[in-house]
Amino acid sequence: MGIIKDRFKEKADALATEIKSILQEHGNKVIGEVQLSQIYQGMRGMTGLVTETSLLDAQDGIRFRGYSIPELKEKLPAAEGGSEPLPEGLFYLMLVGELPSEDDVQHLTAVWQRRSHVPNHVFATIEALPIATHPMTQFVVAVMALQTESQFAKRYASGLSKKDYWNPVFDDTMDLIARLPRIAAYIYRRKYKNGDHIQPNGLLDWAGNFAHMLGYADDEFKDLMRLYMTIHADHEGGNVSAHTTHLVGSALSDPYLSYAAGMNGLAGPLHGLANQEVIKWIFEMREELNEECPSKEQITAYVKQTLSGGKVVPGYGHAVLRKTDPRFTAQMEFGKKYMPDDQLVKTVWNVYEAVPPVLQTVGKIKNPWPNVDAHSGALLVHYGMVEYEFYTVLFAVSRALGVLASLCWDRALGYPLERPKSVSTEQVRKWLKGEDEIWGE
Ligand code: NMX
Ligand code: MLT
Repeated sequence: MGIIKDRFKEKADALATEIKSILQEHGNKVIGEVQLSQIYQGMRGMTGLVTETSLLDAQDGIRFRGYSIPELKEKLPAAEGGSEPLPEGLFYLMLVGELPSEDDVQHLTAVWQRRSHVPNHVFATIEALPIATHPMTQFVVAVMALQTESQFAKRYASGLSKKDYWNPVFDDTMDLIARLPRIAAYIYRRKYKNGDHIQPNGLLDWAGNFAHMLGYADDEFKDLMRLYMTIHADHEGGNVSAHTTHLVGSALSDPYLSYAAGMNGLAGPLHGLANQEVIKWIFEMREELNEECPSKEQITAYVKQTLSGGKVVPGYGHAVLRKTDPRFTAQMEFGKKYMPDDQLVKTVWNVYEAVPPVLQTVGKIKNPWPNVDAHSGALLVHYGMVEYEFYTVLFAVSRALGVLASLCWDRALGYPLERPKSVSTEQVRKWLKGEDEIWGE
């Protein structure tokens, strides 16, 4: 562990010095203009955050420290016998800012194996919830129960210097990431497999072991989990889960509290819950049409029906992206390689042909193309994971890698409490009449 922590600290000190001098020289440069409509409409297109781990381009999609998903597939170490990147490698890249060696990745696997013990009271807390509780609720409750283990909270309570905040945040990050697969798998086995739990396999990598604990022995499913955990990990800083984790962390809430807050955001249907909504929507469509693999024409009619009911078409559209999400494409490639004849996967591809032309005709929808959630469920169903309410938990385990790496950076760079100014419409009215100023200071 020491090696990665030392490397991170060295990089963070260098960046902190650079940011200080950038701000001394250029701190008052104007980087954008804010229109009144933007503060009423979700701050879309407004640059207001710095996040080091990844950057989203509207046309090309996500790049992690400059590397696209196809590049990651080529450059990150894979598991022995597997062909997808190990998420340990992506975490290292996001945290340290450089591609890891095979040894670095093996080291991280070993660290996370060593730190993966989950105390009994966490399982008891999960067991106290009604079995019908949504898996995301069970997951966040479990993370909150695990907060008893926060080293940051303990060290802060006993008096911690500002310059040392990053250190226990780093340790909490490693502990939390190490423990999440066990918690998620426990919830899955509790809710859907009669509480028949599977002990961890200490010889497997982080995602491979997660697949094993979920109860999927197939090597292909392990590889799917490695791909899934890699591509869902981060999507720059403004998305709801990343932004919330960052915001809550800025109050010096520890990583358990901050991550749990972020995951409550991921549980919303316009964000991560969309992955369950997509498969539910496809199942309902198949049932209504009584057709295993509906035609493009049938799908087109069903999409129009969804829109006329005042509902969104799940898995389509994005706040920043304006093209097909490369995370969708990566999953489509996996499907073409391993299950080209799967009827549900084929339906996802037919939906991909049918939906964009319909959304384009609506006019107001800025991005008619699929996002990451349009594809993920069908791949899971192929291997037997049909319990779609669980899908957002998989997203949450992966998202820990990005938001917690960013939290380490936030504390190492000494970022302050986040507190933007808000206005009331009363003040906007007065401002429009020239009777008041709208600026905070
Ligand atoms: N189906 C129907 N209407 C849509 C869709 C869609 N897929 N996407 C956008 N619109 C509507 C949107 O609701 C809004 O309507 P109104 O003016 O009546 O409020 C209008 O089009 C303009 O929205 P946009 O500016 O294009 O999109 P925005 O940035 O506001 O929202 C999403 C982005 C992702 C919330 C939106 O596209 C959506 O609701 N998609 C479906 C849900 C989904 O797939 N979410 C997952 C996102 C990825 N993730 O994992 O987080
Ligand atoms: C994400 O992965 O966080 C989603 O695509 C949402 C976003 O980027 O706004």
